Amino acid sequence: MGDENCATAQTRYLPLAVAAVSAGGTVTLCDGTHQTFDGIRRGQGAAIVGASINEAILRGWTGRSLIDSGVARLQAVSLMLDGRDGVSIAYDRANPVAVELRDVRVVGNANTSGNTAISIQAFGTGSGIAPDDIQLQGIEVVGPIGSGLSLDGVRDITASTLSVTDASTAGVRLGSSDGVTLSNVFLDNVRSGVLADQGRVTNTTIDGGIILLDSLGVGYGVSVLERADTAAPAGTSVVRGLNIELASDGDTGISIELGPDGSQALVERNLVDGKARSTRGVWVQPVIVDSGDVEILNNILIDNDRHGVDVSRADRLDSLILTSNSIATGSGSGAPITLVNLSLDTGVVSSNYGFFNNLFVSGRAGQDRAVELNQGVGIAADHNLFWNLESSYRAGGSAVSNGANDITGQDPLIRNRELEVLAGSPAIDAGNDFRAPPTDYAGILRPQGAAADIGAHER
Ligand SMILES: [Ca+2]
Repeated sequence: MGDENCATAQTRYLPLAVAAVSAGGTVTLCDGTHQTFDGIRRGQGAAIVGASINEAILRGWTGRSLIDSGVARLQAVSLMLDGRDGVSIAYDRANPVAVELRDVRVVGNANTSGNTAISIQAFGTGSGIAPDDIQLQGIEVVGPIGSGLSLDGVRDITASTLSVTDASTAGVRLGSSDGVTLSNVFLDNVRSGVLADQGRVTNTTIDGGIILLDSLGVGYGVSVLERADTAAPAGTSVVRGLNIELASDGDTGISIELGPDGSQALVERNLVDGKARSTRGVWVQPVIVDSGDVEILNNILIDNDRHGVDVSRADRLDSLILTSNSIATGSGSGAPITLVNLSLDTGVVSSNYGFFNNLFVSGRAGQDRAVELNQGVGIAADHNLFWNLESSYRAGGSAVSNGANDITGQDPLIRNRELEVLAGSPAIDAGNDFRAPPTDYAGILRPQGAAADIGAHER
């Protein structure tokens, strides 16, 4: 019982096959196209497993499934959408369920530009779900689609090897979720990459991948909320190892909205290319007065012609560490650019600010500014290299003197677009070992040679 559309099948209609299978059982899809209508209204944790992703095809799919208990699994199938959503799963947090989607392809068409390929929603309270009980692996979404993966209220989910192309809203939406871990993502021609656009989103980890935005409207490569009210438990979000290309004026590569005291954001080893548009590479916004800690380490931020790093209401943070980044503007014409911009409300910043070992480079001589605070306060900064800039540090409209070990007036000998430097560069071995992160942009241990280098690369 349970096979569908095979020579020996006892039913040829998928919902009947699912209804017939015992709780926790498996419906085996043979190769071929299987028509579905309203999908599975109420699964008992059945698995639907295809013979192969290329041949087992579910057409017109809306796999609306309320998981009561047990394991829900969809494996090695392609879903061909037509004006409907794809897989849609809802579960009660009080029940111990597990959801697994593995080797699933979802293909949209001209009628699905407002639909969602995969939606997972949790409701109720409770802790029946253990960490990693919800797993997605090998997911490929080919639009046109609204969003590739949409989460709401989900806790503890891992998704690895996730590909979404041609999404008019976002590759992934995080709505009110906690503990989402995404790794090895490839998001192409998406309006936003990973979007926390509603609710309270905490403890997000995004580790590795490529995000390429399209050019309609304003988008975010990654937006993370560690917020939004003081009742929320403090969490830690990590954005690491992404290569992000922006497409429009107003885009932001990595946006962090930080919540209460104790919340943390780590942004490291990312490359954000603003394509010489009015973009922000990294944008930090503490949303409450007593907000948490931000570390920005080993990033390469190029051609973001609004700011490489922009911190709004910077005085709300408990700490801001900006270390071993390479930040550069291109050679295009236009208004002067401030590579790192800090806007303060009160004019009092935490003493836990540190800007060390950063490489600041302008592609056009003498007009761009490296670091600027809108009020006249001092921050700890040294061992930075400044090249081709109008100023190194400015605060409250006036220039601030350099640190004792800052380097100015020496060409860093940039050799490629990732801002690596040639042998003989003054950036080599000129950093502060104590401040340097343990590895560089590529994971090479620091220090190499006599000392840590300035910038995102170590040699
Ligand atoms: Ca070195």
